[in-house]
Amino acid sequence: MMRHRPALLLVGAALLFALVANGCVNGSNQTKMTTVKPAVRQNYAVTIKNFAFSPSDLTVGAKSRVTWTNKDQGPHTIVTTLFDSGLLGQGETYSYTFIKPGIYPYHCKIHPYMEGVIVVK
Ligand SMILES: [Cu+2]
Repeated sequence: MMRHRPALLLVGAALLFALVANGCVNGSNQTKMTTVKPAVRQNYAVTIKNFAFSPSDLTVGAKSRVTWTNKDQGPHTIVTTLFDSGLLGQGETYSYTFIKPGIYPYHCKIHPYMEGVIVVK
């Protein structure tokens, strides 16, 4: 077992070097890599609980479907420039498929301080 150790260390060092070297070579591409677009046509869930949307800030790919579920006892709504869910009672859900990229802030009509945003990329 002891005999394998130096070899493993060597492999580890080589990998580390490869990663670092790669990072330097592709340094100009790093911004592009971290701002990669989220996948299209995904399903996302937002929970409404304790008078808050969670997550309140969600980034999705185009043509993705977001489903809100009200886990509070009282009713809530989701209102954006695109739609108005109407009253959602406890346990009820509302889904919307965001087609176009954009920033879509939303709120609850009954409790305007309840705010969220869907960013479609
Ligand atoms: Cu509400």
